[in-house]
Amino acid sequence: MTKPLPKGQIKYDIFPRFGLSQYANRFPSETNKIELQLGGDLSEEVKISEELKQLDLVEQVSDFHCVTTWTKQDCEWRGYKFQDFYNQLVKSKVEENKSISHVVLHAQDGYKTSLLLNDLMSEDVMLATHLGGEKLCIAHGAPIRIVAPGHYGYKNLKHIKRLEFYEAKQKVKQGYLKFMDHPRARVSHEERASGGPGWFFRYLYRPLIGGTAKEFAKALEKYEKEKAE
Ligand SMILES: Nc1nc2c(c(=O)[nH]1)N[C@H]1C(S)=C(S)[C@@H](COP(=O)(O)O)O[C@H]1N2
Ligand SMILES: [Mo]
Repeated sequence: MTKPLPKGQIKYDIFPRFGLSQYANRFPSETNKIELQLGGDLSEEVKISEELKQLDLVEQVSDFHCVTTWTKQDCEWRGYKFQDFYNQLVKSKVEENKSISHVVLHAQDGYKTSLLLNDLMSEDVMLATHLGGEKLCIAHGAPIRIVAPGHYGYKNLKHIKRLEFYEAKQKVKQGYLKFMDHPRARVSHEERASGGPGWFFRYLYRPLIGGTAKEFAKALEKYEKEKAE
């Protein structure tokens, strides 16, 4: 059953390729092979690829909420639970006596973001490899992305390249104005930004949706055309 829309969100029938304008023309270099670098407060740097196949594959239907107020409902994701990934492939590599609280995520297109480990360990957070029964396309994060339905889109990092696990809070420059980032960005609390009440940003961001979606679609079209030549 489709869930009611959270506060300030509007139903969108399409699922646009979306983000900050500065990333519209940046693309992942590896869209097929999954390779994740792990770092931070670990006893050593690690690369993970085949190991992921040890984890159970799970499917989930969830809604995707962009901070600019568009929501794509009932997305069918397939992939791995972040919980399983952390418990089975990361935890044993954490430096002795460290207790991890913050995770910094880096993408192949240069995008980065951070989340609390606690938020990532939520039951519905995934490392997704498939959407709607198909391998993730470039638009939606090939070859692997974060799906965190309880958090606004900007925490749902696409084209994951590297995950860093830290004991202490980290400063992450996300490449835009500081107020636009919220450390948790929970949809249920309307944590759209850190510079004012969530509802205020609905009106600031909503007019940007159409132009941004168009810009991202155009950039992808151009990229795919050039690749085919
Ligand atoms: N690597 C990467 N991840 C990203 C972004 C991006 O530009 N690059 N944009 C974020 C934002 S703001 C949103 S709303 C979602 C959009 O996901 P979609 O393109 O699959 O709709 O991706 C998020 N993750
Ligand atoms: Mo977004």
